[in-house]
Amino acid sequence: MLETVSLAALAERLDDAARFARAVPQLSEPLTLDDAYEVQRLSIARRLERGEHRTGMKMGFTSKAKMVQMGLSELIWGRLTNGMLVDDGGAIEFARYVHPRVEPEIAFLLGRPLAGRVSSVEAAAAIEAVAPALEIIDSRYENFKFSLTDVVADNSSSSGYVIGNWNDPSVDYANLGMILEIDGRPVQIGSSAAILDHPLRSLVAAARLAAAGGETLRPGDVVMAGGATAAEALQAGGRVRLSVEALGDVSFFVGA
Ligand code: OOG
Ligand code: MG
Repeated sequence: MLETVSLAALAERLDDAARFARAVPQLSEPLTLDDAYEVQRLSIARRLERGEHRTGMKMGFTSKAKMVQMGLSELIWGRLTNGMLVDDGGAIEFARYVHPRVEPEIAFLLGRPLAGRVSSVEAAAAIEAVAPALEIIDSRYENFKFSLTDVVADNSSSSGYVIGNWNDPSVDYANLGMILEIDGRPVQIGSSAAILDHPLRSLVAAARLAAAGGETLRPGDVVMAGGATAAEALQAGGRVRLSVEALGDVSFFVGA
């Protein structure tokens, strides 16, 4: 266990790396997983002190494709703030990121709180709406390389999220085709079933992991279920679109 003062220093280092889009080396400090989540909490607290507010959470490594791409297989989570939200059809500035990637996801909007060990029936009952979503991930580490504790401390690479139209939760989203396109060219094709066999499982896990980390999921929170396919590197000038069968489309443009 590192001292609180050094955890705060790591939080500042990672927060600055995100703020100024400057890559940092992987952490050489010996962190436990709990330490890493504490660094994450402290780094997001800095954003909250600058006026942002929390909007929910993101899950990571919920699909085999993502685990294989990054070489890690444990479920991780990160915190979302309003400063990370990108309007559907809006634009991001490439220069504000270190080496951004995009991944096709499903997002949940909660209508009820969810805390701790919940059944899938309870999780389903807490969902107010379901949307197609894109996550912009941007590791603050050089070469997008990290260990489990590195990525957790770095808010699980969370950097931006885009939400398409909200659908009624009665829609069956267990196994929907998902096509990620860049400039009209399909770059990743998958299914929502790739997310823990059913995206609802990701919400059940989110409630458990959030509670273990001292957080509760609240009404109004957005939960990103995790990438259904490997992530794709972004380039300035690219137009990104995700189409999810039965749920709709969501898109953004990568400006310089
Ligand atoms: C870590 C974040 C993983 C997902 O959807 O699996 C993630 C990373 O790959 O950089 O967001
Ligand atoms: Mg993701």
